[in-house]
Amino acid sequence: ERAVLAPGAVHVPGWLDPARQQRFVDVAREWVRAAPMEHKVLAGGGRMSVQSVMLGSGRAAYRYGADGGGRAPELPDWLVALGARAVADAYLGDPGHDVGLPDAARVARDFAPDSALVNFYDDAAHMGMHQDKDEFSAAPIVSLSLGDTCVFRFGNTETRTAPYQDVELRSGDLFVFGGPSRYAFHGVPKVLPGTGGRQLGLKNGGRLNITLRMTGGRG
Ligand code: MD5
Ligand code: FE
Repeated sequence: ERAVLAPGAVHVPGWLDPARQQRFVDVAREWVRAAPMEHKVLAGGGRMSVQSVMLGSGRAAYRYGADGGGRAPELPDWLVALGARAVADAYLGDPGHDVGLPDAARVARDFAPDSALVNFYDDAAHMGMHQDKDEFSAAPIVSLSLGDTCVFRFGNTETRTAPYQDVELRSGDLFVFGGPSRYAFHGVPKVLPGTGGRQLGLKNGGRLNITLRMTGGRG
């Protein structure tokens, strides 16, 4: 049962079956071995509670993991293909379901991610309300959730405050943010411990989020 929260903002619960969720967690472990996750430091000096690592050729601003001269791991072809399928499924997968974008077919056809941002949330991690506007592209952002459930706060494009919609994102859920929803304020107020991370082999539980993005970066 997909849900359209706003034009271009489509939630597809359970998009990844349990076997694919497990394979994703296993491959994420390899990425993190190649390029360890770090707590990003924000422009204001604050240290994020979420840990992150970037794959692919995302624009330099994203490469906060690469201070030591490390290179971002390549974005695998299968992940590029998965991202394209995600947008097509969310926007075109149910022709009876209007996602509120007149050009959904073109947007889906043009989606070719160049980067993946992997975020890890432990029990205490959260992400404050923000907009994603570092990319040089207005293409949709694809979000895949693994492990523990979180409360995701989907806001509006004008303010970081209400009105917003709180939705639970569970392991295997897909969310695509495109069209006007691409620049909505959003955040993750909390993770719900013990709801799925351990089952996927995350030692102390937690939530992984993988976003596939067209950043327009040049590697
Ligand atoms: C997460 N990550 O669950 C989220 C998923 C981030 C971030 O927010 O910046 O790393 S991405 C959710 C998203 C992306 C782009 C637009 C919108 C939501 N939106 O307009 O709501 O770790
Ligand atoms: Fe974001």
